[in-house]
Amino acid sequence: MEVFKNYIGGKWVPSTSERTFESRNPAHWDEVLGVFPDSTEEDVQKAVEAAKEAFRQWSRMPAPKRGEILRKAGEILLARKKEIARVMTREIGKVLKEAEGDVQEAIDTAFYAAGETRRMFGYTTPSELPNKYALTFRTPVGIAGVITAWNFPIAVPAWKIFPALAAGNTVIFKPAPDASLTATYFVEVFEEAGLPPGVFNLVFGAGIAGKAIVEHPDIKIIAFTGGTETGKKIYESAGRRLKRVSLELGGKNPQIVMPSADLDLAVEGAVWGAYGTTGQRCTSTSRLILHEAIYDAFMERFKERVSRIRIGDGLDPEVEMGPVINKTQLEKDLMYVRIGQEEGARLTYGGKQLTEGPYAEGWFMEPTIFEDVTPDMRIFKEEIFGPVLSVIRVKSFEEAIEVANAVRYGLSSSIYTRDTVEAMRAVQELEAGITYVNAPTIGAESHLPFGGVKDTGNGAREGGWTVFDIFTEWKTVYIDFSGKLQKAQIDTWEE
Ligand code: UN1
Repeated sequence: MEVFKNYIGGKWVPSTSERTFESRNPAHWDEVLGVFPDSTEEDVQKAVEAAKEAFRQWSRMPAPKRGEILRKAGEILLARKKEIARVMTREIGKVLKEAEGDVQEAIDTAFYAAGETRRMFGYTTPSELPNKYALTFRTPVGIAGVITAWNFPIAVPAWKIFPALAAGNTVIFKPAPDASLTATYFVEVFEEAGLPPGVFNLVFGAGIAGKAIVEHPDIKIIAFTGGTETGKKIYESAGRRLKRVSLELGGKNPQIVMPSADLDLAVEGAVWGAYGTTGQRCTSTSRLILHEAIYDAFMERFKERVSRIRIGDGLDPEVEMGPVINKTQLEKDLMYVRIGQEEGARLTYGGKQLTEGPYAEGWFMEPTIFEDVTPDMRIFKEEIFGPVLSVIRVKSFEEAIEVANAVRYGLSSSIYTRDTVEAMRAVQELEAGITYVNAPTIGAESHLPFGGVKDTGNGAREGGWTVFDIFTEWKTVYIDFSGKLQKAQIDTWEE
């Protein structure tokens, strides 16, 4: 099988690496989608040279002109949505409807970023001296290194790349190895849209390339989505080089259900939040916090609904839950099932790998429920990134909030209640970057800030207008038309 090429300086070029890796279909492991280069420092260096060269022209192009190209890319994504979604389902296993949603999130981001090129407002403010103007502009930073996880192969890169380009930066993108093929489609879209060569470069890799991007002195921004431990290493290394860093890391997202909740709605929300994308979103619901008054009624309906989840190849429109991404992740999920049992939690649904019939060819796992989970357990605290849900019984609203906040992560959170005071208090008290009221923990929209508190990140917010704080520098301008030397803080104003 031919080895895919990197995309550098507007050309598909072979890597200098001898090493390769494969991307395979998690639902049919024998199906190899492509062989990709495990790129080297030299490849990254070439990408940096191309991105540096392209920056000169791209950063000077009027932002609305850049916006026209981004809008075109959005239109191409829209036209190719179904085709790209199918590739994504084959490559990472998420069900087709969700894959289409993934592409749609990128389309929304494209149009939002394109529109923003006609705003990207600065401030004008009075000067403390007469006949002097004070104003500010957002300016591009330079080259942005974008390193992403496999679970949103188009949406998450798009969150970073469209705004980075809108602001006039150039980009080097290193996708997750398991999502490499989908990344080539993403690049093709920009190529088709007429993006100038070198503005957007793609370097595949499974180790060295990511590190080379983080360490390269000419790459001024690192935007990373992935695990907290890797994020910390990146932050440290990039911090030493004074880079701007945006980190979207782990989660252990709670859904609280209070006695006044619409239980059917809360059940549907929990099923979607915990098992949508096979529990492999950083926003997935991994802790269900139930008030004791509705515990039994909720769990009965919930387990009945979970038992009807159709598992299989995401290309089948009837399927609701696809495979786990790969063997390593499946083993991790099963390891946590063992840990949960050893810790004394009660495994009340699932917990096993599916190996018979249509499942024999891929990495499938049952939706899994643990009850009697307590805050000291590892399955309560640690991000699993699979279809494993911990259920916790609480006696009061206060206890629900305390339990929800008793983890080191703080990405998404949710409460189901019809009590407005509880809803308002949850909005105020839940330690999370995102709180949903009467909706599951997943489903963030592209025009709002996305990110988390505590160990979920470093305070950066992608999505919406806040993403431009990552991808722009401020230029402050003073224009003195008094015709004399005016000394700020020293001269006083006299009529
Ligand atoms: C992620 O899992 O990295 O809110 C992103 C959501 C999606 C994005 C998830 N819109 O679930």
